[in-house]
Amino acid sequence: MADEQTFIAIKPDGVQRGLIGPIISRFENRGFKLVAMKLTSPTQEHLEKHYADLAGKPFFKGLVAYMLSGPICAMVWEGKDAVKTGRTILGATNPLASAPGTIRGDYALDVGRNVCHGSDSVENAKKEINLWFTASELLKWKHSQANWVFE
Ligand code: YYY
Ligand code: MG
Repeated sequence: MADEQTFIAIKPDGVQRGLIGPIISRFENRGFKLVAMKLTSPTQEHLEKHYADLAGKPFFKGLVAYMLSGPICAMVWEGKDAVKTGRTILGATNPLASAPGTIRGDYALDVGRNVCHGSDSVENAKKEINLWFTASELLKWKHSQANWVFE
């Protein structure tokens, strides 16, 4: 679907390391449309909700502390197969298993500092977009590239 949306976040390490620009460029260059973006410092409660399905994992506490350690750049990107393609652009969860050319494969080494987040299903993308953004923050606009990116 050309209008599928995914939630992508640049985690505190990515923000601190000056990777907002390079990460945004990868999504722009691929032809995706930016629908919403903000630099934000969410509460612990918000982050525990975001990662609720991982609450039982041994790394959960450290994961939430890491996500609380600085600002996060939260974004919504739209385009064909945005969820699956977004995950491909990010690379594998463990950067050591991520191919060069992916964000994690180019910028990270440790699973606990893997720079970025991307929704793993269309259903979770909807939930995450609703958690991180209000309806009025999601912009409807025509991408001037659209007729050149899509047949
Ligand atoms: O969706 P993705 O971020 O690729 O992985 P998840 O399985 O949803 O885990 C979320 C987050 O948790 C991951 O990006 C890093 C962290 N994590 C970890 O610190 N140690 C693990 N063994 C697995 C995940
Ligand atoms: Mg995940």
